[in-house]
Amino acid sequence: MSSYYLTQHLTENGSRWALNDHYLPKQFTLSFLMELPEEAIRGVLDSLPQGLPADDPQLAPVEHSQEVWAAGVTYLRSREARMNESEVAADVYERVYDAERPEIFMKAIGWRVVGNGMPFHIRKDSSWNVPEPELVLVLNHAGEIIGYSAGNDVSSRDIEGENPLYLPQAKMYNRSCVVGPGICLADVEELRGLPIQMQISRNGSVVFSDETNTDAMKRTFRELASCLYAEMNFPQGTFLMTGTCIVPPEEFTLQADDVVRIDVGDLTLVNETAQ
Ligand code: DO4
Ligand code: MG
Repeated sequence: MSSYYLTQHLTENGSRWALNDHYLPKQFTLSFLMELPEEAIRGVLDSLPQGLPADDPQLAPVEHSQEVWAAGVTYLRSREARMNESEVAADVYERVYDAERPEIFMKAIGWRVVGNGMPFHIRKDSSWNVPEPELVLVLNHAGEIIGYSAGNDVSSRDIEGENPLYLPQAKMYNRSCVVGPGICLADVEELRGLPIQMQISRNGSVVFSDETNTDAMKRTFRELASCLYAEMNFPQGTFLMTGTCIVPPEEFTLQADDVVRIDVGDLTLVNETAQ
């Protein structure tokens, strides 16, 4: 585990942040941290008094003032899967994989994000729903990478495959964005070769399991971050999902009560599926 691990908790007095499992002062916010330059962040955290052990339930490590964005088709496996699912626009995915400009889309605003241990949703009007395990970059106001989290870009593949213009409906709906359990501070070099694993269990048995690592990504993390920040400001920072390389076979769709476990580096995110 990174020596700087931030989590957000629900206390009887509202939400509160913790560093390495000990509460930070009540006034501390992630927005405050995101307004700092990357080089100052660890020093500021070191200077804060640490309080009691943080044993209240965890929330997603995102505040209302942050958004979650997502990059797509950043791994060859994702390109293949999208080309297979889309009869009308397979070449769109081939072209974006090769293009200089990456695919970037909005996934959720802060209050919509689901944290570790909370159920996520699959759409009732879709018959092909999948989890997408992704490394999530945590970016400060200047677009510098300050750390990472684990994410699930829950997606409806039939809606996405029917027409690329339906992408927002395939990706953005209630409880479709999962990020957590916390934020590991890390610089970009530490994100190289980071393992990503996913395991899906149904009625107590594992029905799908696969693993990869971030070296399989076609683009660099800095490239994705600078593209997102090119014409958009994020004064309180933002989160950027970096695309999936793990895709269950075509006959697989999530069902209610399936348990999805995602491991990214030191982080483990476990959520149940609900409809
Ligand atoms: O355009 C499709 C979305 C791609 C995506 O979410 C991914 O590759 O992870
Ligand atoms: Mg994705």
